[in-house]
Amino acid sequence: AIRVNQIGFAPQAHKVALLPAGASAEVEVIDAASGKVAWRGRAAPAAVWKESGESVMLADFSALARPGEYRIRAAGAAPSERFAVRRGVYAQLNAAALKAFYFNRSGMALDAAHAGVYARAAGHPDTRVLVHASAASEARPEGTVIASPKGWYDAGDYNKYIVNSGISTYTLLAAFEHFPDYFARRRGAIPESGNALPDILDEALWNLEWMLTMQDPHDGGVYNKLTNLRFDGIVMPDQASGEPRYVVRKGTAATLDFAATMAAASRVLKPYEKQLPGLPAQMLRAAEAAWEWARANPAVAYRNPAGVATGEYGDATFDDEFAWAAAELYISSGKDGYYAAMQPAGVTASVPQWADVRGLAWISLAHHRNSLSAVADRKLIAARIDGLAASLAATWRASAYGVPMQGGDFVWGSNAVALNQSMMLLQAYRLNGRRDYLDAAQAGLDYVLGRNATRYSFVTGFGARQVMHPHHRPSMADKVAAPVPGFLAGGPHAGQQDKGDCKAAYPSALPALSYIDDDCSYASNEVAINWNAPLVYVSAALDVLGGT
Ligand code: G3I
Ligand code: 9MR
Repeated sequence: AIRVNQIGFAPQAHKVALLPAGASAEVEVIDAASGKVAWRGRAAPAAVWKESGESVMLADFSALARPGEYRIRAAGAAPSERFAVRRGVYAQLNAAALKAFYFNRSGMALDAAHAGVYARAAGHPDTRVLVHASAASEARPEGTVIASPKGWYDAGDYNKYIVNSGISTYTLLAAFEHFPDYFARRRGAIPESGNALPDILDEALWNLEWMLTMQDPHDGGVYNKLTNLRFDGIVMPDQASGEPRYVVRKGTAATLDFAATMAAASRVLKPYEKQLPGLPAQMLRAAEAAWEWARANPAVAYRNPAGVATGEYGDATFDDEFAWAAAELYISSGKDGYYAAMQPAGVTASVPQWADVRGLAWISLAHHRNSLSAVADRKLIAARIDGLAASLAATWRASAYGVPMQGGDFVWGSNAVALNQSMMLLQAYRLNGRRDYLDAAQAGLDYVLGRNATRYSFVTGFGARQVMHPHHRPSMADKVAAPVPGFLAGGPHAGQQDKGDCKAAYPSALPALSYIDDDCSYASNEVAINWNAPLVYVSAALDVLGGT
């Protein structure tokens, strides 16, 4: 079948369809309403994409700018799914991707007015959480009870992890910081919608308030996670076993991710000081206290202590977390010492993920480059952003599939790699306006919305060929046929670590095809907050920057 982004494109966007090599290279885009040919052209010669083993051709129909609904056809292949060309084409997708965070809230009942058929009772109030032996200190011995309510469930499981919350929350804050007008207009979806904050900030606050409780006020250190000892069963949140919940072991990565996120939040929330009296300043103080703890404890790697079997988010290298926290503290506090502490000349740029956050430092520095103090090296900031984008764009240009994704990008949660690549390309486009970067960023969204080897649109509720069975406890347990909408599935990767738990078989051992739309498949079909966050960012950015 011919593959295309199943949602569609802005009128001026770069538009590409993918054809199997056996199809005719004479390609037509058909207006779905009139049946008339809206564009006719030739696909480029076939090439092999080794990630999926397919021989494919790309057809560039960017010239088609007239709004409408279309399909693509060529002799010798099944026609594509239907897609749209119009302004604001990602508005609904963006709203749903953000709403997914609401659906994953811990400690809150979801009412029918906001959650519709996905309404559910509250689970995991986390008002009585125990300090685990691994986290015991003099001020808080083992078994001390603390309150740590709110926050988002991490993923398909019901635990809350600081390392992963940091990058996720920051990415939402950055989306708002970069595109405030887009999000200011979007309200009405969540219980807080009537207040003075845009929904995206209310949503971020739900998690930020939880994160604040994860800092030990006695020393500034931050616990890695709030968790059961084992994963809950496949039940609705309120039906979970009620096993004790613990805060577990402080660590350098969690503490620095906290510092960075709180520093960014203090800045982004400052204009709302009147609604949130004292909060921005409290966040900045919390960030600085966390930073001090990390300076005194610079290499506390996290490993699950004996008896704790939930997600690890173990990370043993901290240069990137130090750089990110220093950059955010520098921007938000205005203190030059933090810029020096970042040691920017030694910090490279990479595509962000939970274990490697240095790219986030460059995003924030680039966004604020015109208001930074004299110590900041603006050329270096531009060079880091542009250097990474240039290498991603080079891969995209050479790719048989027309995507920046390749080889080692197919990890657990690969779909988020595609979107985080887009996010970095968009930073470069915002800096220097190079059209290539915008087009390569578009390719990442096209990829997760259907121009991929599996042919799925990986966002629940979106696209003609949708993911129906994500590893997401509420979606599995709620008796509603369709999964909770707006979630990005993790995506294909060759690790296949869930083989022992899956009766369904993987269709292939190749990385880009290693995906099963089955709820057994936590390694390819789980959902997670850090995967949804770049979907929110990229869909907003392409709506705003992608041309009208
Ligand atoms: O660090 C090694 C690297 O040295 C090695 O070269 C590479 C080769 O496979 O593996 C790297 O480790 C990987 C690790 O992530 C760090 O990237 C593991 O193979 C891989 O299995 C691991 O996947 C993580 C997975 O949890 C299992 O721990 C995912 O990144 C992470 O997104 C996922 O997160 C889970 C939480 O634990 C629990 N909640 C759900 C969430 C989403 O599935
Ligand atoms: O549901 C769990 C998921 O959130 C995690 O990402 C995944 C990997 O840590 O583990 C899942 O739990 C599975 C467990 O690891 C093994 N037995 C089956 C569980 C899924 O039902």
